Amino acid sequence: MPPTNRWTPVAVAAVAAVLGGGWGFVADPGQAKPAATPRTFANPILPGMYPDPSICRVGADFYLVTSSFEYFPGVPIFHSRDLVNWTQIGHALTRASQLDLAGVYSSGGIYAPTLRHHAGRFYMITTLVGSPKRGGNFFVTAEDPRGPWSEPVWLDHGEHGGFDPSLLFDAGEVYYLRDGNGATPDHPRVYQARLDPATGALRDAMRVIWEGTGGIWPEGAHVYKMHGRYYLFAAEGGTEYGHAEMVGRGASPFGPFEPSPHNPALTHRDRREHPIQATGHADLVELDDGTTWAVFLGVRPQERVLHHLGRETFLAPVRFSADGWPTIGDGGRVELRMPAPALPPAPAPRLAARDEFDRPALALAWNFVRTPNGADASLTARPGFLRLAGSAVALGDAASPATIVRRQQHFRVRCRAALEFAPREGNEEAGLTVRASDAFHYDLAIRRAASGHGREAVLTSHVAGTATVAGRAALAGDGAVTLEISADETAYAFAVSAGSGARQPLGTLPTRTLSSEEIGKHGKHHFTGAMIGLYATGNGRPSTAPADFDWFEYAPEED
Ligand code: 6LW
Repeated sequence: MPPTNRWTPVAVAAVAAVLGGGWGFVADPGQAKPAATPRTFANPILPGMYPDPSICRVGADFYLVTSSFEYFPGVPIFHSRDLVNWTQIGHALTRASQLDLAGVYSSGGIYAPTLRHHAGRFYMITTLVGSPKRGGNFFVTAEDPRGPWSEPVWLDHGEHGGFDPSLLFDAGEVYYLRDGNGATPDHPRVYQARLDPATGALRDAMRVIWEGTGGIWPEGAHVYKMHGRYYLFAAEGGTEYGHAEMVGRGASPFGPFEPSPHNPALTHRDRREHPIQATGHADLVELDDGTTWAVFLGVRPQERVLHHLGRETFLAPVRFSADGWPTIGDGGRVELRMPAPALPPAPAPRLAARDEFDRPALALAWNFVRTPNGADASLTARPGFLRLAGSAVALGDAASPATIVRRQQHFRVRCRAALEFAPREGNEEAGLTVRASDAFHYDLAIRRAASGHGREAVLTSHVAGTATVAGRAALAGDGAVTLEISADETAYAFAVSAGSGARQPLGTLPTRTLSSEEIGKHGKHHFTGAMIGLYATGNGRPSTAPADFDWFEYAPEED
């Protein structure tokens, strides 16, 4: 088992070297769900914004990565021994030299990684989307998935660009595939070539190996050798309610791949009342007992067609028909509770609800928005506190504000934080945020009172970039303040209390406004989910007063 609560000095040193602020991340079981029973398990296996999962096995150990978009560090890595209980052990992209997210738009950044292990080395290949400086596919490697991971080897940033890369190691060759141009923008094709993994040089011209079965967006493809044949799995139908996974098989890694007569191998597009929707983008792992399992993404909508926690990671068995065609789950259908793999249960430690900020590095659950500025956040400036130094960058800017956020992983959760903050100027604020994107977030801020005397708490709703004050409360004194967000399926309720004063509700705001479906109406795809965290900003000028957070509590009110 990997350590779960141990400071990882390598990662700390790596990030500290870049940020100059003594930053690192400590392993923390924060992403893990409570132990499942030995016979069944609960889906999703990774709740909260963990889409595009990719999995590999090394002996008795399973490793899993997901997309991370504009959040830093990039590509969270999890470990499990039973496929059901997962513990985050690090990130693949922890240094600015590996991941420069400057200028990346919300829901740009890191897409759809693939994780593979070959000859003692892990390979993580992914795409950086929307960077004004550099884009395209790249891979990093490591002997230990906890790190250090290598500098990026950039691939294939030629005319076809491409996204959703994958690798197949087979019979001494490495096959690299990714999406590229198709007949129309909605119908990309999957291209493949052999790759020299030492240099990143392609050994062939990229050629089309899969055009899908007719639906939009064939993507997230992987090729496997299983049972003496080559199988291609690829998502189709878009990542929304038409999402599906298609299968083809052939005699060579380059195909041709004959589509399965049982396609889609996974979909809930004809099960619109089911609590799990949008299933697809699968990756497979084979167990020693001969069974095969799939991890894939799905969503759990509220009010039928609104999901705000993001696309999450699910698990289901893969079953092969007598003539060798695979389907996922029960003929392509999956459930919130399913029979577990025949592996000894390996429960992950429960997360302590309260982060006291008294360890030398941030817990792995925390993320910055884009590659951070080292001076914005410190665990050492005031020991036992997280100090955020509000910069000129506001939460709505396409830049890196002084903030740390974590995934909202439960519909019902109460988050609280204790904040010491004595703003001197009217532009200075600090508090809690529920963040979907730059343009969509709810902020509970402490500021100087509009009257100029004392402080107040202000709840502001930012929707499509438009700010609306939704609640206000005067605060007595200038001591510590406790800020609170209580979430349920349909609303966030905000409250504040100062000193020994009573708890003052500030109002409620709907979860639906932060759903991908609502945000998607305003322009680009929204691929992420709700994040909750701490922030400080000077709104256009640096703050003169630091914001000192004594603790942050994430207390789920559901399993
Ligand atoms: C990813 C694509 C997808 O590249 O969404 O659902 C994109 N599938 O495969 C971003 O996660």
